[in-house]
Amino acid sequence: MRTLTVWLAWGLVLAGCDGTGMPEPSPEPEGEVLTSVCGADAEKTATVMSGAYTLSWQSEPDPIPLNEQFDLLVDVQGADGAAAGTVSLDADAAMPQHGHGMNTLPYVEPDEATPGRFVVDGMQLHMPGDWKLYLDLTVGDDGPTERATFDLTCVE
Ligand SMILES: [Cu+2]
Repeated sequence: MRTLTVWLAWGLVLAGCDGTGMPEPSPEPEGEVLTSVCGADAEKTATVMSGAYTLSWQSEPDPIPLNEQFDLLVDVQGADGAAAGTVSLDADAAMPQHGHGMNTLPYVEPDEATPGRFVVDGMQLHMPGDWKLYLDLTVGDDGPTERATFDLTCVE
């Protein structure tokens, strides 16, 4: 019986904490603290290996929210500053250290109103940690594909 009594008493103590304890007020964060975002300090411009094209991206919303769908606006420019010719874009993201990619399949289409701009729909980085964003540029119909890789760290 002694054990049962002790457990009952402990149960009452726990219940008392839940029922009557006043929650501690959480302290105000110092300055602007970004939580649950990805790539807050990420590089957003890269030149592909051949040097022929520069890609830059912007997320919508900005910064990228953790585990929520977002879009990317990707601008492709020729290295000489000229608008890119006939190029197509693919986008993907993965966590190489975990051996997995995204759970969503992004959809890319050119922005008809802005030459060289692509809209990537349906990206989602579903867990905290180190992600890679891959932007693959293909020149012409069957030209070479060149990849630009960006580091995105997701914090909770
Ligand atoms: Cu992972």
